[in-house]
Amino acid sequence: MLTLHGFAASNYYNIVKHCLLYKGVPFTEHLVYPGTPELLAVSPAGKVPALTTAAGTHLSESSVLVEYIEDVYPDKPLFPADPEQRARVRQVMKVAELYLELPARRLLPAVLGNLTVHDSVKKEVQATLDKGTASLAQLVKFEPWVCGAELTLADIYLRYVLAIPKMVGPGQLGWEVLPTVPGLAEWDARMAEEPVSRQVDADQQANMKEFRAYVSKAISAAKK
Ligand SMILES: N[C@@H](CCC(=O)N[C@@H](CS)C(=O)NCC(=O)O)C(=O)O
Repeated sequence: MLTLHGFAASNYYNIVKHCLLYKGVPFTEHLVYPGTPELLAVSPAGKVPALTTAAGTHLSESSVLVEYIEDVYPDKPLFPADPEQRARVRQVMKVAELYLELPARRLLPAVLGNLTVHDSVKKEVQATLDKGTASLAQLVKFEPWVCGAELTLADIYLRYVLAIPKMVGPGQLGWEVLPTVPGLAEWDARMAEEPVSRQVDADQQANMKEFRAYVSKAISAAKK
């Protein structure tokens, strides 16, 4: 049996969890937060999520985990068979992470910890986000899914990556991600209706109070 390590408020955790639930792969969840020896034992960089395989190997990095799951559980494929289409799915995943998730994440301390972020940082973040949304506008199809008629890892990745720009955009940048790409808001609403998304979102909500308490504690400890 696989073990997924991390916490349900984490968007990266939810990418992998969505994938496992979609494929119907049995797994157990091990609740663990960053900054703990428990997490470092399974994730060398101390990042959530990590996955322990049936053979007991600890793996981390969400993109590695979803590719591993696809390799070991090929039923209900989340990559197209055609190499060019597979590459397109990987391109959307990469673009979404590098130019949407990671820049937006720089503003998370402002939202979660009420910390002030310098305007020069916000300017840099906005410039990268603009590259991300311009790239997405060229790459996505929404027919009805991101890369065509079948739901792929591009849909799952993009859904959870967008959580961070959605969270920081309005308050920190006076900006909203969904209207920047035609069809993105409609696709996002369609994804939210998927039964797996509903389950992941419910678990995320249930973890939110504990996660916020963890963040407050981590910020107080960092100030000491
Ligand atoms: N590149 C990693 C990023 C994962 C990540 O940043 N996870 C967050 C939780 S959403 C985390 O562990 N943060 C703690 C830290 O950065 O120390 C992945 O794809 O899995």
